[in-house]
Amino acid sequence: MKNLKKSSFTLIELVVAIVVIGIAVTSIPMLLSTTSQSFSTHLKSKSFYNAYSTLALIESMDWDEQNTKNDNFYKILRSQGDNELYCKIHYQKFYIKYEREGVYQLDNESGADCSYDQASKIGTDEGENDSSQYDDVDDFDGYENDDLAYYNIKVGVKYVQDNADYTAKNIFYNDNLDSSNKRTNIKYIEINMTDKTGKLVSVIRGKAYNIGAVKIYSRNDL
Ligand SMILES: [Ca+2]
Ligand SMILES: [Ca+2]
Repeated sequence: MKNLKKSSFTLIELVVAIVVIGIAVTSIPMLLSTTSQSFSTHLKSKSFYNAYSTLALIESMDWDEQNTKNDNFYKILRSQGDNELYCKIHYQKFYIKYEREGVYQLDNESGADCSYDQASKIGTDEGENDSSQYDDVDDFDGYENDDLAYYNIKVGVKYVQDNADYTAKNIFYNDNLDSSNKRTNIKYIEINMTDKTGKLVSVIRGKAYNIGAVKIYSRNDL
């Protein structure tokens, strides 16, 4: 009898136990929702990271396929419509000299000739069948990464209007993102991030200018 009395609950103990169980049960959906919310935030951050690193990777490439050839990586290429950068004839004292404006100093050559390559059309080039072979900015046009857990990223690259005056002392580029049917000095990069239902979640934009390439100079592992 003594033992039975000791192991019994009092009414107060019972009420407290019910209240505690009640709180625990009502907290479960909240806990689950917080967990799934932080998981979704984690996926989104991971996809953002992927989109930003893809943009950084693209912008570190040669500006154009022509820049990947021989020692052309530092050269600006001939674009269409920028007359001020076309070859001009200079009448000097005893001879006629053809020079392409703007190229002179970048090339570090005395008297650049007019044989410079044209900027290429947007897209991949011969022999570039998968993204590991891409070597210039516009190869990434149409590139998609849908291996991510929830979000997809898709890249678009196009030439955009270029109204900069290259003869001016200070060159200003306006923010006109209208596509151009000419090969201009500006390639516009857009990365769209969508969820699995196809809803657009974020857009990251970048531009690459006709200055050849930005290369990593060196790397020291310490
Ligand atoms: Ca290429
Ligand atoms: Ca290309």
